[in-house]
Amino acid sequence: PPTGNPRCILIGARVQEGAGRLGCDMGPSAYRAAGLAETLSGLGHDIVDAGDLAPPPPVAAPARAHPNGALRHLPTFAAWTEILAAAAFAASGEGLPIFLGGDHSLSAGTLSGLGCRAAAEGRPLFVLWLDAHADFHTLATTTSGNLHGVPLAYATGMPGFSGYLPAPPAPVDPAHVCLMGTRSLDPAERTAVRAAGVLVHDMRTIDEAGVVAPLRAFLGRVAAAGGRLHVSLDVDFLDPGIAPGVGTTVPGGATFREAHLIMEMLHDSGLVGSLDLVELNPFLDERGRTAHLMVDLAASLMGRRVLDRPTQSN
Ligand code: 4U7
Ligand code: MN
Ligand code: MN
Ligand code: MN
Repeated sequence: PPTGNPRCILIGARVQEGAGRLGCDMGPSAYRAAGLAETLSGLGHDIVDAGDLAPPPPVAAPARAHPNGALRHLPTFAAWTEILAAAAFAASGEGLPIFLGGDHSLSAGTLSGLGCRAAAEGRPLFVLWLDAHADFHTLATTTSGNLHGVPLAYATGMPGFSGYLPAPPAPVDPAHVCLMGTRSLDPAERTAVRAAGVLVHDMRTIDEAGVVAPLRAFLGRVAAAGGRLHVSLDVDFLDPGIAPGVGTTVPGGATFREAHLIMEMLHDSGLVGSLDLVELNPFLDERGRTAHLMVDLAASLMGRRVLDRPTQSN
């Protein structure tokens, strides 16, 4: 597992075609304006801002039409997935990449590349998916056609993508995925997450058990397996009252302290090897409030704390 103070590599991905409304392309700029690099360097980390990935050239028409006529921007999604997979594989060999989204469709690529990195290291990849949604649609089951609803199904090797996207070379084992904060599942996703054996800690679990026991149990499994952990943080995991800058608000989300506590425990675990910050839509934000909150959460994940504490085992 990463030890000490890893070098953080900031990688902007101005992906917005996967969301239902425009504006996520401004996410990387908003994180920079909110002081992400300065905040993390202030914690003693070596920060490299790799800038924004070059977007794929505009694709005129799909190479192959999909029977689901609702799908939006499938060729662009496929092109971004390849770009992001290559970037994630490369950067994860150099340090701890932080992907600045961009909508959540970008995680199809980051997870694909990180799966290859983990396989090259001979370690299993685990994923903590902090989101109101499961993002577990296939190309066939999505009814909105918005491809930010499919990345987790793609990355875990669910059927229905082949012929339209290259298969992830080292798909994530669905049993190594933990969803937290879930409160909006479409019927097809409800069936699919259960069938695949994905661990789901919905908001009711957090209400009843809090975040500590479920997260500690998952981190214990990652540590026992010698795994590499990827964290994918969707802005809509947070309650819309504290994080309005997102296109897919769902009431009843994680509180300020629940979210920070998760980040603090993740830091203490020493297991996190990569992070996605996704779905921020600065056009919908209120004076940078959501961008600042996401930067604060990243800071807690990277070691900001109120007081030093005795080391706590997970
Ligand atoms: B996000 C949705 F119908 N399931 O498929 C869909 F509820 O990355 C939402 O988590 C997807 O924000 C949300 O469109 C994708 C919807
Ligand atoms: Mn999402
Ligand atoms: Mn979501
Ligand atoms: Mn989601």
